[in-house]
Amino acid sequence: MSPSALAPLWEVLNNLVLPEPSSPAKVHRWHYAEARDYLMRAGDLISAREAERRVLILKNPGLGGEAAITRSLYAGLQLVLPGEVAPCHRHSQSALRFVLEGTGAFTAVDGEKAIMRPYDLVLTPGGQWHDHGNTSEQPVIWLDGLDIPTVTHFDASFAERLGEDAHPQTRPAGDTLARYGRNMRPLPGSMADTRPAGQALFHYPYAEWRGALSKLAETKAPDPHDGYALEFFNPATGGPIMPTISAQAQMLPAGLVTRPRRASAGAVIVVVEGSGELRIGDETMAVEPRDIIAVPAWKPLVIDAWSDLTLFAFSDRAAQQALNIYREHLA
Ligand code: 1HN
Repeated sequence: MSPSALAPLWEVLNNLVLPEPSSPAKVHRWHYAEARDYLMRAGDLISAREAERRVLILKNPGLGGEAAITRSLYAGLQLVLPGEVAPCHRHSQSALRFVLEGTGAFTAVDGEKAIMRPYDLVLTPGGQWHDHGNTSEQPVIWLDGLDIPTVTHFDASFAERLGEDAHPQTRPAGDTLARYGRNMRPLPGSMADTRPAGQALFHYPYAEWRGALSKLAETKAPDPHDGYALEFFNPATGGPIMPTISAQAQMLPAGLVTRPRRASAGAVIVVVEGSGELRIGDETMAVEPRDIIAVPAWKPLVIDAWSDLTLFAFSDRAAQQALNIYREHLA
């Protein structure tokens, strides 16, 4: 029957409908220093404009040739050298940027700049024009996280270039933070005319999220699974930062060994401060700042904090919750 494009379900049913998640993706850690060396060499060879985006893809070793860090998410390390621009474009894919090194580059979203500092989170949601530039004297490196494999899965990708390096400025830098970043939501007449109403904040500065975590740690004992954890959210909706990607910041106080937790969401962890050990399934790894770790779906995760350990993480939980397929299990 195969020439007729038919196949018996009973031979494959058990592989199609698994009793629990089993990802081909592997647990993997990228050392920042090693990746940075290659990225700086790329900086000698190709300009940001020529490359459109000068990025090294973090390819999960379990996912063959795919540009994916987990099954549904893409990650890459992007370098913008002093004076460079990454020209303006837009696409269906949603992206986040998590700054790892350098102060004073910007990302502009629909013509509004966010000035980027280390460990800031900046969003460029699907469909919004975005360009980057580095007006500082130092190289700037950030981690890109995108829902590329998710959009590819639906064959739903659209992309276009503006044809200019930078989008004309539409609002002063910080405009959106002033409107949405103070735990208030503008009433209709005070919304920016040029931003989609449902996609509000796109800059979550390190100073603010880290300060909130410190305050939280003064007030109560750490949660046995999560330590202290805060989710970045969209203040216009109360929901995740973007429809396909969730993100959170976490602080595990020195000495905490978390209880195991697993989730159907595949995740990417970035170490921000401190040191410790991650146990993910059968793998154990000592981690240090700016390490990047792929955590495939349903692998139990235990975090052993040797010193106060600050982590940033993003995952496809938002997409799974929207589709009603998300599950987690706390042991
Ligand atoms: C993209 O737009 C950026 O805007 C970075 O910085 C990486 C990878 C694939 C597709 C679009 C950016 C990307 C990307």
